[in-house]
Amino acid sequence: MAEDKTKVAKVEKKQKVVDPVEASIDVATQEMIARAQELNVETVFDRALTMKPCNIGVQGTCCKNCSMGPCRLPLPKAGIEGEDERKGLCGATANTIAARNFIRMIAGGASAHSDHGRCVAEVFLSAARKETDAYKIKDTVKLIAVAKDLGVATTVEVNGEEVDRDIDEIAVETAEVALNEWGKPEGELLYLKRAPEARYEIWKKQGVLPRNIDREIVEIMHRTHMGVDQDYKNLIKQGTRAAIADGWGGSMLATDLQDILFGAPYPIQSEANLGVMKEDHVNIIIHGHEPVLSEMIVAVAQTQEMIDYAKEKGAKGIQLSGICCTANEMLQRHGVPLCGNFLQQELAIITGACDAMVVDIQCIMQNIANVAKCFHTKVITTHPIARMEQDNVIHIEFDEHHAIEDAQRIVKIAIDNFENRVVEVMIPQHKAPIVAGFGVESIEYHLGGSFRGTYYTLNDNIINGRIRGVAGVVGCNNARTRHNNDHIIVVKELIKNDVLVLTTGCTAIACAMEGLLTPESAAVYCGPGLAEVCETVGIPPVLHMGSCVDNSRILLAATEVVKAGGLGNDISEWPVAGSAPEWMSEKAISIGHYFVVSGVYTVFGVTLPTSGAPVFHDYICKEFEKIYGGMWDIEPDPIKHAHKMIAHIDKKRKELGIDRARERVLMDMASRQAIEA
Ligand code: BF8
Repeated sequence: MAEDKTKVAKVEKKQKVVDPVEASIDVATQEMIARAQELNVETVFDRALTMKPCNIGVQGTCCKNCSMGPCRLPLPKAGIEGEDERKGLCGATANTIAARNFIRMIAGGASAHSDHGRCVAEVFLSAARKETDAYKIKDTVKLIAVAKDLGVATTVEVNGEEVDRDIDEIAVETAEVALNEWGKPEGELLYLKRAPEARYEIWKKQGVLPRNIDREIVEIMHRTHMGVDQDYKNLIKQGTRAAIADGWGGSMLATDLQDILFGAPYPIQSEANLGVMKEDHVNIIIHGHEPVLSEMIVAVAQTQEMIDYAKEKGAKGIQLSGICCTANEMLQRHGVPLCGNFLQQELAIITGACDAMVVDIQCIMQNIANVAKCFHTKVITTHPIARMEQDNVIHIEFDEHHAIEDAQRIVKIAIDNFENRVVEVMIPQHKAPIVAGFGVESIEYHLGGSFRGTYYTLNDNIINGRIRGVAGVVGCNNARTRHNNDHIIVVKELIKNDVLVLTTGCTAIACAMEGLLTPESAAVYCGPGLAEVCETVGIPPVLHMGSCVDNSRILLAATEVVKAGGLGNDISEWPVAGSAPEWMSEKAISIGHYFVVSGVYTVFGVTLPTSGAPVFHDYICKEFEKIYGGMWDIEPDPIKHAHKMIAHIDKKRKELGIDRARERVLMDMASRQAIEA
């Protein structure tokens, strides 16, 4: 490595560095952390060792919403006896402060998902109006379904007869109605009626039906301004409105409109982990969340013109791969391999083989630009709202009106950079085969069967106990925990106990790398009931449902179960639980909250930023169950974490009176033989 290229991110020799095996369970990641240390390149894993988190911030009781503070209200070491007398300068209590901070996190998360959705809606409108050649409506079946849910007419009357309406007209009106959801002046979000009726009625009774997406987020910022809302129950009510506006609004629209534009996913094979990179190819890594540009990059990188150009420059071809949720988007629709999850972004550059890392929005560590300075990698930002200050970063602003040209420029930069590699390439030789691309529609196909066209068969397997319940395990990596460790322990414990797992985001990538996304893994890791179902229908026990905005798919799958019958009238009634074992982002808090208020018992790992305010903490972790049927919980130990979820699933089985069916399935050999026959 040339000396002058390694100045910026070098770790001082005397500085403590992390033990790679303690930092991650993944061998490829361990090898690359060791490689980083060999090259003296600092990573997030080292920084997590040297920088400790603020104890008061962790508790959620630091208020910095005005300049009289920050006011810090940590829990006394001996706990609180008698009245809690902690107050900020204005008198704000620990509960008020923690609730304000918590709902500001919801605002951050909901705005990230929803602004992503808005951007997709704008591209969708351009495509519907035929203002761009790059984007076309790909999935007209989904367009019709979404149009109906948004109240757009799909048929017209001609000469007294009902006939199909022109598809282009439907597309334009659907785009306009969808965009209106962000800022309409009156009414409520249209997708709320997609929830089970009983759920909608709970939201109505509680007065938390979101009016429009933007308003609920703005109102959080107003209410949490100094001297406004000072009642933790009223504050979290607004957090609830914004979280619902995310899950059943911005995120759901993002998923739907992406499916219409780029195609709804169906099961597809691919591979996962850093080993998908190829030394003799131009490696382009796409990182972030919005698939609008990366769809174009996938298309352009496959053209003969670009492949020939890469060969002219001495490469054997172009290898695309992805990090974070852009990766999940590209995987579920095109089979583009997963390079890694959140904590692996610096490591992909440290291979020395990443010719360009193209980033859009969210979860992009600023340090990738510092790491890139040690190598030849071009970091290319593409979004006007997400630029980087380092001078080695190239900005190519994406615009749907010249998307193909933008993508061509980016791919060419990567190809031209192939010959500039300065450091010996070291790509860890670890990758796993996967099957991804599950959605509401494909689960219906696999588990519901085309005969009934509903989730009935899934319900039947839950009722007869072969499937004990369903868990949504989602979320991030967090450098404060061992990379992927908790994801994998939680998921393996669940499937061992016959709980079918639906996953998205970085958990999905962790499961992919661990080999849990193959139908064959069922025989190895699952309890007998789940293994039997997976083997019969040929699905993995862990279903990759997409990116983090695609958690909306899990909400809709949970609703389909209710509709199919036999498992209660609401999401809160059937045996389902949620989990984010290694969460770190504000988006995770928004997702967790919309799961909870949709009726799902949801356990987070790591920590919850409410521990310094026990009254508020108990309100959302205990009292909430009486209001919403779902509640928060926190459990950092992954085995206990999984068993809390299983206990909840069993509680719901008992309430439904189907607990005995499961006992029969697991304990009575005769009934097992009858099932097999
Ligand atoms: O939105 S899981 S680290 S990549 S925030 Fe980010 Fe968390 Fe990964 Fe996708 Ni979701």
